[in-house]
Order: sequence, then C-alpha cells, then structure tokens
Amino acid sequence: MKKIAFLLMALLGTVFAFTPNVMAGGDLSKQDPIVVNLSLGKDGVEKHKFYPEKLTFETGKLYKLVLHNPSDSKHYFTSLPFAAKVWTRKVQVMDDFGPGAKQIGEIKGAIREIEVYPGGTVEWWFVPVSTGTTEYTCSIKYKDEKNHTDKGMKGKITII
Ligand SMILES: [Cu+2]
Repeated sequence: MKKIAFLLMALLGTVFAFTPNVMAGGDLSKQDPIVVNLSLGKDGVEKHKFYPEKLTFETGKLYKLVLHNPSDSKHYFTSLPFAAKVWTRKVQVMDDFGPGAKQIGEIKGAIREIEVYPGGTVEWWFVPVSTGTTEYTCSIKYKDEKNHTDKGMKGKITII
C-alpha cells in the first residue's frame, strides 16, 4: 500500500513539474479599451482606401476598433482570418463620430464582417486570442465586377 502511495506521489510530482507556469490574467473583458481608429474611405479623391493601411494588435488586450465611414459610398471591413482570432465583447452602433457620440445599438456574439454606411460609425470591442498576419479588405462590388479591394481598399493586420 505504501509503495502504491509513493508511486502515486511520484507520478503527481512529475505532472506538476511539467505543467507550464501560466499566470491567470483575470477578467480580460473588463480592461479599459485601447482605441484604434480606422477610416473606411475618405471624403475626397482616394475613396477606395483604408486609413491607416496597417493595424497591429496584441493578444490579451481589449481593443475598441472605431470604424468610421466619411465617404459617400458604403464599405465593408472584412477579414475572416482576423475574426477567427479574436473574442468579441460587443459591437456598438454609434449616432455620430468622435467625442459626444452616443451608442444607438449593441450587438453581442461572434462577428465575421462589418458594413458601415456613409457617415456611419461602428465600434468593435474585442480581445485578440491568437497571433498571425492577414489582410482586411472591402468586398463591395462595382457593376464591372471589380470590388473596392481591386481598387486598392485593403490593409495588413498583425496580431502579436
Ligand atoms: Cu469599400
């Protein structure tokens, strides 16, 4: 009996010795968000572009990605690989852009794509959970079958 107990203790000791030293991060959804602004198009000549064209996020941090469309055509923020690497806390539809803007709608659950209408603003609150690099695009199509991405509306997104 003592021999079995000893073997069991030795086995448990081995298991604990190889358990990685991971610290719990607490409730990651309750952090103050890091605000990142992304403009979908521009009220001017270069409408079919994102401003900026590079985004970088870190895993474990809460972000508020503010998607604002100042142009006169609708645009998408599409990045399915990115959407698969984040946990969404919420999406808020805003009545305006900038300080003083109020939320007029809130969506909870996994998000795949977001479309923003002319003048509109949508905030995507998320925590990246996996690293990688991919693109974000706008799949709005013209009559000639080319889409906004073909016209240069794309950007590089990195999660570190
Ligand atoms: Cu577009």
